[in-house]
Amino acid sequence: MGAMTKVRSIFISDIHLGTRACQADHLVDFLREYEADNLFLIGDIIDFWAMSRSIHWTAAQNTFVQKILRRARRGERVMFIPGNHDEALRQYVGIAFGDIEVVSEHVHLLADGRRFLLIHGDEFDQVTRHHRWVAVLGDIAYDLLVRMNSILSFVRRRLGIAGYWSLAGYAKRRIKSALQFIFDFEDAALHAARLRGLDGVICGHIHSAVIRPVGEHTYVNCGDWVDSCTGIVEHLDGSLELINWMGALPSSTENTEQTTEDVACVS
Ligand SMILES: [Mn+2]
Repeated sequence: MGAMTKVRSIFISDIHLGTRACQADHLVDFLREYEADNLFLIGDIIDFWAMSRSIHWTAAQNTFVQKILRRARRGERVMFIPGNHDEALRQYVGIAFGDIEVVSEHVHLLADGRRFLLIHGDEFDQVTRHHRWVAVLGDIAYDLLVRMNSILSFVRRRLGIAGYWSLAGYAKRRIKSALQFIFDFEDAALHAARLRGLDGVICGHIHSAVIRPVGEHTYVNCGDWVDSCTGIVEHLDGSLELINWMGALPSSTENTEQTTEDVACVS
């Protein structure tokens, strides 16, 4: 086994444990690679919405939970910030479960002195905020797309059609307004950081990983472990890096902006 890479902090969100789309096996590999002082779980870690319909729980998902508990026990600071899919846990804000602190948001001081707001971000999403039923419906529709996609891939393979084609990806690209949605979301998230006099925000929710400098401030999104397998690490000097675990895109630092997708989905 190779040595782990030592970083100061790990930021991950939108894991959606309990769903078939959750890529817990890759996430476990990712966690094996990085040793940290802080591990921030920034919402939608467990998908209670999906689990109320059907539960898809794998051995890898158990391993992930065990790894988190073990890291907390060994002195890594583990903080859980509930999102909208695990909003049931918001009633436990302020409580520590074993060694895991549950908070609604947190201000993290980077090694270089910058201060970032850590928050899941569904409050910046005008759709889930004001039209919860749209979000729930969208969630069910996305679930269906993921299932249909595996059937479609099977059919394409049987017909000898080469290449991978994602129905969910296609559907998302077709939604032009999704781009505007992302811009609005980023604006609202950065605004919240500015109001608090902070240097930036690290959030999740829209499944679109990026480190984007905007003037004096920085917008950071952790991405997800459903489609893109992305996370953010803080190096020992306080610099942030987007890790693209499956290598579909090169990882990027704060100086080389990179997004995982042109268009993200609401989640
Ligand atoms: Mn969310």
